[in-house]
Amino acid sequence: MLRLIVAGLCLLQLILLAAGQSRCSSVRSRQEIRQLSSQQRIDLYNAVKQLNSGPRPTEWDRLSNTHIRFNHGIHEHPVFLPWHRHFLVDLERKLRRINPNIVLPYWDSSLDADNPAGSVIFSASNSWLGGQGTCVRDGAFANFTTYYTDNGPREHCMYRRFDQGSSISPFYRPSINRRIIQEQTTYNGFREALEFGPHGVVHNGIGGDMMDMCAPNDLLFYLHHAFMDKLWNDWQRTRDNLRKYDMAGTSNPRAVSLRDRLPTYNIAVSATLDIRTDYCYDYAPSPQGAASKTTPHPQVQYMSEEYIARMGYDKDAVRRIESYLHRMVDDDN
Ligand SMILES: [Cu+2]
Repeated sequence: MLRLIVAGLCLLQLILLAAGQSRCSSVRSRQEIRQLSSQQRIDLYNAVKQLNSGPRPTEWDRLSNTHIRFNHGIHEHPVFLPWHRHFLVDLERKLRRINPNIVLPYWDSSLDADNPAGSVIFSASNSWLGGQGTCVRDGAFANFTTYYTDNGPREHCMYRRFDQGSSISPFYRPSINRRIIQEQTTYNGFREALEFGPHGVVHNGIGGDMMDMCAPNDLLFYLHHAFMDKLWNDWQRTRDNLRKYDMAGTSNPRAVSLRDRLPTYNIAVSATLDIRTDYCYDYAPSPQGAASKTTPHPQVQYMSEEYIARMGYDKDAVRRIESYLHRMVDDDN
């Protein structure tokens, strides 16, 4: 009798396990934003606008506020990548409740490295995100109003202020991202190179809301972080997935363990490491072509003191990463 009960329990466990594994009935493909049709992009913008409708703070505002509140816990810290991965999924789920066809795209900013302000993404048409201004007046988010600032609630127009006046300083090209993935063999080494390098220059160069903790006021924040998430996923899958559960690293002062919980979300870090089985999405490869350049890699600016201060970054650590990346840029030329 006892054996029968035990056998029954084992069977039940197997069924539950199987149910757990088939949690993803399909795997969504996140595409580079240029690969979407203009209608798909407009659908995305409309869902964002719906999320930002109704009395303040809207659902859109509240996401931004979550990012502001956890500022120092989620940046310059190993939990940076898992936390932002989950944050993007939080937005994507909200958008899919409005329109189930939506999949969050990513913006591969490295394709626009030489002249970021000339990127199609800043085009004025209603299927792109418009340019800069104390109030962005063109593109899909013309006069888009947001609520939070880093100094508390104050209704304001979403704004961008390019760091070079009418242009944006160059970003790192795809070749640099590839080298970071190759050379950084520990998780925290990779995270730091990414955060202070390709992640930082984009926030710093676009300016405005993007330079503050309230950066999620601008949809660009999510598109940019989806690209960071893609690069992390690329890194995780290098060397036969051996890196997937690696959250450590030699220069890691505040290690994160797989059992640690994400601030705000109360989800274990271990439950964020496989995008296909934990979250049912994957990344489509970036469009090729723009990546092969015959001209020298333009000089990448140092991150401004202002941005370093706002992020609370350790300036020495940032400059150390920047000289490592600048050596790569020199090698490229
Ligand atoms: Cu962030």
